[in-house]
Amino acid sequence: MMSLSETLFARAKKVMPGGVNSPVRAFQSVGGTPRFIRAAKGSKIYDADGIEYLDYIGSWGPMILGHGNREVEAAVMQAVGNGLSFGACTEQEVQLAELVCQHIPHIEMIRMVSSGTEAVMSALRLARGYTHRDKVIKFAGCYHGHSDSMLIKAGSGALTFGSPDSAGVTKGAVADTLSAKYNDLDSVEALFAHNKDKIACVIVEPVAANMGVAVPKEGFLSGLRELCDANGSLLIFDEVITGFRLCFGGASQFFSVTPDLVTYGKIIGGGMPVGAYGGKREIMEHVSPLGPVYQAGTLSGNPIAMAAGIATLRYLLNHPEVYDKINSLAQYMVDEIRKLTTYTVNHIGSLFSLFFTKEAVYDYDGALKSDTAKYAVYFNRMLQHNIYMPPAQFEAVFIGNAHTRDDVDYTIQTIGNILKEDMQ
Ligand code: KE4
Repeated sequence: MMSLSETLFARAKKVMPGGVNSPVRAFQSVGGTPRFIRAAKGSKIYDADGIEYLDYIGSWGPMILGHGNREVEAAVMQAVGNGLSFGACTEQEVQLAELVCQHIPHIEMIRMVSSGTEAVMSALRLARGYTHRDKVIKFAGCYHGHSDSMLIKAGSGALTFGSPDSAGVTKGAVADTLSAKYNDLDSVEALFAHNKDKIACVIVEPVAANMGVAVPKEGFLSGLRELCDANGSLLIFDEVITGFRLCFGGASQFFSVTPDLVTYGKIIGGGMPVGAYGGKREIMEHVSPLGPVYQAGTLSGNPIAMAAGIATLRYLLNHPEVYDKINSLAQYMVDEIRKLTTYTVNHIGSLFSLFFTKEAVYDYDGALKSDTAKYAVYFNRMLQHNIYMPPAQFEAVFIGNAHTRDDVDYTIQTIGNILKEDMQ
């Protein structure tokens, strides 16, 4: 008898490529049938067959408050009653923009879009338009969404499926994208030296979380800041994952390094489709209709999405203890997992990754040493115990406000039992 997820997956594959709307959901790198999720509450998700799983993805980051936060849901339901979309200005857009600008000093202006990809694509265009330069530097293994110029040695699903340089991306589209090594300032300095006065910006995940988690080495981010200043280039922090996650001010506050532009996604929408890019007024004033850098979007600032984002950020501002809770729960979990194995566990704040390699992972090359076949066995054993970990080695685990000590203790015990098998 097929499960409902199997039945739905069979139908899905007939009408959607790979049966999914985003590749990592297909379970291709870990095998098995993706679970079709019907509902979620707190730290749990429930599949089409009614099976409960402990959720460590949280929609890949947005659900920092857990599923079904009452204040977020109430705000969304109230907004729905007033209409779904107007394609016109709304107060909600202003409220969310003010929330960010009033609490994050280096964000003087912000533009809402509908995804992290759109935020990054727009920020890169702005950096090029503002500096009148063409080239951009990214880092191997970092993922910044699927816009053409970023699909060079990209992380996340691109890395998982071994297509870090996607088909269909023309040589022209990536001719101006330079790839450096994460945590290696010399590799960045060399690119600046060989491309004098041609580099518009450096874009970086201030904490890499799409090769699995790789934490910036001491001085790496401040070194990027210095190199950009010395070369008249902009520093862009892609905070789609770290924004409002490490602390309200994200990685820039956490590491006290100020970027020129920041991209957001995930938490800023509280589970609804919101991306954003923002930064210094002097730069942002180059964005259309004020300036010459064009960017637009039918559903940008959608009132329902804004309501979810406003409620999420307000909750985080009114309950700063959330960060202490999720960060210390993650620290406890990581400390206990490290007692169970010599595999590498990279951790920061409420993000971590268990790599199936015993070598340190500071960059793309290090992450690639992980035994992805072992990760697949681990993932499926965890799923058999109703624990839903990321279905790919090169992703992060997200701890949220709805996770409990009991959730974590059960998870640690399960990991211990699994690693005792032939997993060391
Ligand atoms: P979206 O277009 O998926 O909203 O955001 C793209 C993006 C940009 N920058 C960073 C640092 C990101 O992590 C992402 C997207 N993250 C992945 C998870 N690793 C999204 C999950 C998926 O692709 O289904």
